Order: sequence, then structure tokens, then C-alpha cells
Amino acid sequence: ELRRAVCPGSFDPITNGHLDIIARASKLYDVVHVAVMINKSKQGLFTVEERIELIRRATAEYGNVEVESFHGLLVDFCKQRDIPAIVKGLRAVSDFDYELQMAQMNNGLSGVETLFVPTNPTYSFLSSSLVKEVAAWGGDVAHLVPPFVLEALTERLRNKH
Ligand code: COD
Repeated sequence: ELRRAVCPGSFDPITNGHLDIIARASKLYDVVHVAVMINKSKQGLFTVEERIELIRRATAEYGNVEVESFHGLLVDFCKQRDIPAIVKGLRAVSDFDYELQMAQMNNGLSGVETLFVPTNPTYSFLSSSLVKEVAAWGGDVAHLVPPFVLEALTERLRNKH
């Protein structure tokens, strides 16, 4: 029986911070599912299909990562695929309150466990929204995302303005 975990998120777009967590999870589990959770009330910079494509490219080298989108509750994604564990990165205490609430809610709903991995300090300040904001104003984010994500960002922001 394969041991599975899920790394869920919006990934709009994927950053080196996300990748650090996914890479570490991929060493601990046989299969890591990356779930791009669809939030209809949040308009992203990238479509869900674009995000999936960027994540697939970024995680191809790990060899045991499966990427898909999901519309619904994370616990239902887990139930449908027999996934007992959610792996999340914790950046700072500011993440903790909300992550703890979600972990407790998800455990109460279905018994799924959440495991927290401390963020690599290199990326403790990093989020998709800050990357988008800095890139939109012409700041350099080349060290924070994979090269093809940087390309996609530059292209998307150029067309937007
Ligand atoms: N370093 C380490 N980890 C990081 C970093 C970083 N720099 N940046 C992000 N992460 C990790 C965090 O663990 C984060 O949780 C995850 O990556 C995803 O980050 P984002 O920003 O892409 O995604 P979020 O925070 O918008 O994701 C929230 C979810 C989509 C996971 C959540 O809303 C959810 O589960 N939604 C589904 C509906 C549902 O089940 N709701 C009930 C929840 S109780």
C-alpha cells in the first residue's frame, strides 16, 4: 500500500517556498498529491490550468508528485484518494492561528491529520501575493520562483498593463 500525502494551496503562482515543502514531503511519502484548490470567489492572476502546468514542470524532477485541481472540501479530496495526511508549511506565528483552525476542522470532519513542516528560513517571508506585487512594480523576484514561472509572470503582467 502506497503512503500518500497532499500539499494543498492556491499556487497562484507556485513559488520556491511551496516547492521546498513539496520536495521535502516527496522524500517522506511514496506519492505526494498537489491539490490546486478552486476558490470561485478569488480571481487569480493565472487560470487553474496554467497553475497546474507550472507546478507539473516544477515538480517533474521529484518523480512521485501528482498535480490536479479540486473544487470542494480538502477532506473530500483526501477521502476520494485515500490520503490520510495533509502537509503544510509554517512560515511564522502569523500562519499558525489559521493553520491550526483548519487542521482541527479537517481532523474533526474526517480524521485526516495535518503535519506542519517548518519553512526553510530562506523563504519564510515568501508568498505568492508578495511575488505578484513585487513583480508588478518591476522588482526582481528571480530568486523566489523557478525560471519558467518568472517568464509566465513577466508575460502575464506585461499583457495586463
Ligand atoms: N514556505 C513554506 N510553505 C509555504 C510558503 C513558504 N514561503 N508559502 C506557502 N506555503 C505553504 C503553506 O503551507 C500554505 O498553506 C500552502 O503552501 C499553500 O499556500 P497558498 O498561498 O498557495 O494557498 P492558500 O493559503 O490560499 O491555501 C488555502 C487552502 C486552499 C489550502 C484552504 O483554503 C483549503 O483547504 N481550501 C479548500 C476548501 C476547504 O476545505 N475549506 C475548509 C478548510 S477547514
